[in-house]
Amino acid sequence: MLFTKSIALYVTVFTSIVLLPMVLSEDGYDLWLRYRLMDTDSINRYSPYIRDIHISLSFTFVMRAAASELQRGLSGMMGSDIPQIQEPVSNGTIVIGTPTTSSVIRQLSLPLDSLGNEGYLIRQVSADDITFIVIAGNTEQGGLYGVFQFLKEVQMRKSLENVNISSTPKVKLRLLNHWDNLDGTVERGYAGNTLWDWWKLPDIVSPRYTDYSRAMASVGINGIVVNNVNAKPDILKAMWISKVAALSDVFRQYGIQTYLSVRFSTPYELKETKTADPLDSDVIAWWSAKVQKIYTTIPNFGGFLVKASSEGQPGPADYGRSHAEGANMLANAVRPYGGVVMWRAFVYSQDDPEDRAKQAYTEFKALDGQFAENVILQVKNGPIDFQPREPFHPLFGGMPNTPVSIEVQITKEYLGFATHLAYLGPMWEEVLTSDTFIKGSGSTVSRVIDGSLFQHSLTAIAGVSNVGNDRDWTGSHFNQANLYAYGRLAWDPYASSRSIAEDWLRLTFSTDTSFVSKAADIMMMSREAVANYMTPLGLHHLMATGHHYGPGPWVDNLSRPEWNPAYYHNADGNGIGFDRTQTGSNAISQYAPEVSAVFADVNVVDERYLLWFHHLSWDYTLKSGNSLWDSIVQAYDDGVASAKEMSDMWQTLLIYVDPERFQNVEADLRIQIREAKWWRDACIAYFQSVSNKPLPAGADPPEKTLAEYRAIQFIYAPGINTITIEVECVSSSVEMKPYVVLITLCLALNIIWRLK
Ligand code: BDP
Repeated sequence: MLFTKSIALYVTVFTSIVLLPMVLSEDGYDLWLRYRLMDTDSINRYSPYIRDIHISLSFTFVMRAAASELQRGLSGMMGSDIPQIQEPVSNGTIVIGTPTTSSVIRQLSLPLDSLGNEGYLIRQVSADDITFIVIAGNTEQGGLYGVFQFLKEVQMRKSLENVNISSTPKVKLRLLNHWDNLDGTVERGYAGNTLWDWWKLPDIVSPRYTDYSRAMASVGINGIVVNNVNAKPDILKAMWISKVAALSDVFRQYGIQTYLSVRFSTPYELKETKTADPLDSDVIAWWSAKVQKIYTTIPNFGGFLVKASSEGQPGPADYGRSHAEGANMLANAVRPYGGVVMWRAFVYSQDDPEDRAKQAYTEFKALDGQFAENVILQVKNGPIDFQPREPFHPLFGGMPNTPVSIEVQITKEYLGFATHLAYLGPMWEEVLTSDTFIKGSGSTVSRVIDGSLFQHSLTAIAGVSNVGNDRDWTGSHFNQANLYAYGRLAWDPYASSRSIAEDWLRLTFSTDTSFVSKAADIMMMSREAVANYMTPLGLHHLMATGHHYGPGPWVDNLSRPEWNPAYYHNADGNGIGFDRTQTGSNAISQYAPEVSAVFADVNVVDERYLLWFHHLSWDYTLKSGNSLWDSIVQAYDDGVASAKEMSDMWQTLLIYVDPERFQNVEADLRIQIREAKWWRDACIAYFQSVSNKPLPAGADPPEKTLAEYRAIQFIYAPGINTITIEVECVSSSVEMKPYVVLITLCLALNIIWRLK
C-alpha cells in the first residue's frame, strides 16, 4: 500500500517537473484573449475551416479592427499567418462583414433581421461547391462581436463543422463605470492607479487603451464612463474634454461610446453661472452649450452619469428641486444628440431617521413617470451598498414607468479588495434571478433590466470597474473573471454564472475538462465563503471605517448613524439583527406582497438573509436545530474552512497552470486564509463580548483579544478617495446664499458686541 502511494507520488512529481517548463509563464496581460499556439492535432482539425479572411474595401474602422483581431487571433492559434484577402472566396475562407460592406454576405440572403443592431450570425455555408464560414451582423459592431465569438469558439476548441450560432444582446447599454479620479487615483480601485494617463493625454495615447478596448468589446461592453461618480467640475473644462476625446477615439474603433460623470453644480463651481438651480435659464443654457461642445469634440459621446444629492454631492435638492427636475434638465441638453442621462438612485441622508435601506425607494417611487424619456435610473443591486449579500433593491419593479438599470460593483470594495478570490457571478445571478412578483410570478429582476417586464426600449446595466494600470489589469488573475462575467451577464442577464466561469477558465487557463471542472468548483464556492467569514446569515456592513478593509463590527461612534456597523447589526445582550418587518422599520413593505410575506416570516425567509430582516435572540433556534449564536460561530468557521479548501483545491491544479500565475493565485489564497481567520476571530471576539455566550463545543477561541483586533489600523489602505471623504464630512450645500452670509455676519457682529 505504502509502496503504491510512493510510486504515485514520484509519478506526480515527475510529471509536474516534466510538464511545468512546457507551460510558459504568463503575467495575465492578455486576459481571456490569449490566442496561444494550438497543438498539432487541433491545428490539423481546424485548418480546413481557417485558410484566409475575406475583407471588403468598404469596411470602416470597426470592421477593420474586427479583421485585424481575427487575423491576430487565428494566426496566433494556427501558428502561421492567416491572410486577409479580397480575392474570390474559396474553401476555408472566413467572410466577415455586413450586407452593406460585403457583397458576399449580401448575396447569401442570411436571416439577419432578428439580430438587431448589435447581434451576429456565425454560419458555415456552401455555395457553388465552396464551403466557407460567414461572420455577419447588420452593423459593423455586430460583425465585431461575431468575430470575438468565433475566436472564442476556436480558443475553446469547439467544432466548426456546420457551425451555426447567432446572438443578440438583451440589454442596450452595457457600461463600465470607472471611478477614476483626475489625480490618477481610483476610488475603490485595487489594481494600481488609473489606466488613463491623464497628464500625458491627449498627446500620448498609450497602446494599452487599444488592448483595453479589445477586451471590453470582446465581452460586449459598448460604453465607458471614464471618471468617478464623485466627479470634479474640471472634467468639463476644454482641456479635460480633449483628453477624454483622445481616449474616445480609441474606444470608437471598437464600437464603444464614451460617457462622463458630472458634478451637478459644475457651472456654478466654475463660476460661469450664479447658481446651479436646474430650473434657472442661465444654467439650462450653460449645459446646452457645454453639451454641444462635447459632441463636437467627442462624436461618439453617450451622455452623463450623475450622482446627485447623495453622500455630500451637490444636487437638485440644494435648490428645493426634485431628482426628476435635475435629471430632466441634463436630459434635455443631451437629447438632440441622442444622449442619455444615467441618474443614480444611491441616495440616503444622515438627517433622515428612516432605515437607510428604505430611503432611495421612498424618494424615487414618488417620482415614477416624471423622468424624461432619455433618463435611466441607475439602481445598485441591493438597498444598502454592494455588500457580500443583499436582497434585491425594491426599486426593481417599483418604478414601472421609468427605465431602471442595475449597477453592480466589479471592484471588490466589500469583498476583500484584490487578493481574496471571490467570483461575483453567482452574486449577480442571485439578484438577476430574484422574482419581484410585481406582475405576478416570473417578474424577475433581469426582466426589469432587459425592459421586457414594463416594455421599455431604453435598457442599461452598469458595472463599477476593477481595472487599473496593474500589468494584469484587475489586481489578481481571478478578478479578471469578474470583469469577464460582468460583460457576459450584461449581454445576457439570463446566462448561468457557472457556465460563464467555465468559459473564462477555458479561455484564460486551459481547456482540460478536469481542470475546468475543479477550478469552476473553486470559483462557485468562493463568494459564499466570503459572505460566511465576513457577514454570515444576513449581517451586513461590518467593515472597518473608510477603507472598508477588514472587520469593524464594534464601530459605533461615527458622526453619521448609518456609517456605523452597529447601526446594522444592533447586537446587544439579548440578540442581533435589523428588524425590517412591521415591528421594525417595515422595509419589507416596499416589496410586492408575495415577497414581503416571505421576508417577514422568520420561519420561511432564506436564512442567508435572516439578520437582514429580523432581530432575534441569541438563543433563537435555526432550521438546523442550533441556536443563533452557535450558528453564527459555525458560519464563520465554515467560511474559514472554505477558504482553506479553495487553497487545497488550487494545489491540485498545479500541472495545468503556468508557474507565474499559479504562484500568484497561491499567494493570494494564502492571504485569504489568513484574513478569513482574522475576520472570523475579530467578529466572534466582538459578538461574544456582547452576547456573553460560551463558544460552541469544539470552536476555537479567537487568537487575539478584542482590544487587539480593535487596535488594528490601516491608514494607507488603497482605494480611498480622501477628497470624497472630506466632501462627505462637510455640508452638501455648495453655495453661500446671500441670506446665509447676512445671518452669519449679524451673528458675528453680535458676538463681538457682547464680548466688548
Ligand atoms: C460606496 C463607496 C463610495 C462610493 C459610493 C457610491 O464606498 O466610495 O462613492 O459607494 O456608489 O460603496 O457613490
